[in-house]
Amino acid sequence: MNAKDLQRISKTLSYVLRHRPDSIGVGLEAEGWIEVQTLLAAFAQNGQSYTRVQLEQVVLENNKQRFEFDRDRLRIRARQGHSLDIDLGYEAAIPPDNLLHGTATRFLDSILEQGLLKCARHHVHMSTNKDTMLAVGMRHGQPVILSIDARQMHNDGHQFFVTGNQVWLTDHVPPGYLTVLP
Ligand code: HQG
Repeated sequence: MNAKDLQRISKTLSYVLRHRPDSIGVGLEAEGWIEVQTLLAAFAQNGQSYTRVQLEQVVLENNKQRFEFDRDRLRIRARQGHSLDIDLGYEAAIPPDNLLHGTATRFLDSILEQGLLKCARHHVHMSTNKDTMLAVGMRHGQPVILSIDARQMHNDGHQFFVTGNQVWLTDHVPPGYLTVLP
């Protein structure tokens, strides 16, 4: 499969597994899982036939490692980014001292007033990877990086979660923990 096909299937998977499983007539189980067989059958019924091997390749090669199989590889889910009301079952984790969030300059005034809000997603997304965060910010406009005093937040009782692909999640980052990086 070439890169374009991979990306196309990955986008369809994101849409179904994070936002609209009903669009192909399926539902998600607890913690966002779905049987691979059920998923492939539903895609086929909706005119998108993928093989198990193609799905494996998408999961393996996805640029942000957005998807994962369960241990016996019978079920698949998106690791984060859902708008569906689903508890992914992540355990609270101790964050690194600092985390980064990439955004666009046009949001800065609002962010420095309200803090980081999760908007349409379940959580605010953060990472320790500056390049990734720059790319994320660029999706919204002129990028800018905010540093989050995660250690202080953790000490103050805010909960953090980490996904299998090292995306850090929290509910809300109040403005007092934010610094705009130069
Ligand atoms: C901003 C993608 C105004 C926030 C990416 C962001 C990431 C505020 C935008 C993942 C605000 C929401 C998440 C406030 C936050 N006032 N704007 N108070 N608080 N914002 O897409 O973090 O490709 O929901 O800074 O790569 O950009 O989907 O979040 O700019 O990893 O796998 O509101 O989604 O991953 O945008 O992206 P998003 P995000 P995937």
